[in-house]
Amino acid sequence: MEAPSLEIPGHVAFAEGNGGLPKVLVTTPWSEAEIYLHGAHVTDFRKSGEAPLLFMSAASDFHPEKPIRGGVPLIFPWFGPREGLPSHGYARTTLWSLEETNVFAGGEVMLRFRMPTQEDLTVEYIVRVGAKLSLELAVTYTGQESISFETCFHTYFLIGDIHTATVTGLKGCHYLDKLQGALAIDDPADAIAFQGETERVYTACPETTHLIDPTLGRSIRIAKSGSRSTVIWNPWIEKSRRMPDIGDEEYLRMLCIESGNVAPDSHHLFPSSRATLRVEISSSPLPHQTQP
Ligand code: TA6
Repeated sequence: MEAPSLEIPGHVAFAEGNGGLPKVLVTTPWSEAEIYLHGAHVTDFRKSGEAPLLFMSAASDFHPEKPIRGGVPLIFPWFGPREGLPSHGYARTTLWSLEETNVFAGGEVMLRFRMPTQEDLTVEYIVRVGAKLSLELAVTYTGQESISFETCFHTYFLIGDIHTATVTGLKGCHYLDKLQGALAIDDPADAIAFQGETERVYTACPETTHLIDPTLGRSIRIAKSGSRSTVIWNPWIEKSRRMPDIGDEEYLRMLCIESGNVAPDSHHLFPSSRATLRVEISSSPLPHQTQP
């Protein structure tokens, strides 16, 4: 368990989470959040009086050797499957340390986590909780050779109904449709709607996206910097049935909008350089739909 000095009464507290895993509870004037040291995994972020912004599977594992299904899985140093290696890298199943906590004058809380790594690599994660949730993953490399890697916030958003939710901001962007063998497609649509399993990797795509949720009556804004890739994923019915850590019906209430640098957008770091991935998540009520 972390040194008690990192606790801040009324703002930052340590607790035992699911599976006996240590977690940090964050309270601010606007919101609450929860972060497990396992994977430095943000598992909950909710604004006062609003439904949680992040989805968490009721069937998720909470085990030192397994990823948590929901919230914001940290993806590093690779995205996707690797023969004989853990899918999406090992950052999300590594025990991170909490190095620093702070509460700012307005009440926003900052937490800085560090991942145990080899000596020429520093991987730090700064989480700021307030009216918004701001995430920053910084990889600093001091080695002698260039290195390549992928990063991604594999964020699971809670939605009211996948049949009514849409995603805007990606019109005209280029994506690889992973369900059609990574077929390259330019997306003409103003908004993405969902009628089946969806897995799209938008590349060279720095755009801010919005998740429009008429069922929960809100719009979630996903603004990012240092990110050229956006991944949109819903497993739908058949894939959900094949996944033991997600309920058969949970696809109806989740949507992944992932911000990172993957596939052709991978990082290539030269000696003594740094890569930083940032995302800022916020929500606002949808204007009342006046009945026609
Ligand atoms: O981001 C979409 C994806 O790559 C899908 O292929 C699906 O496998 C999802 O990630 C979840 O991967 P995981 O390793 O967490 O089961």
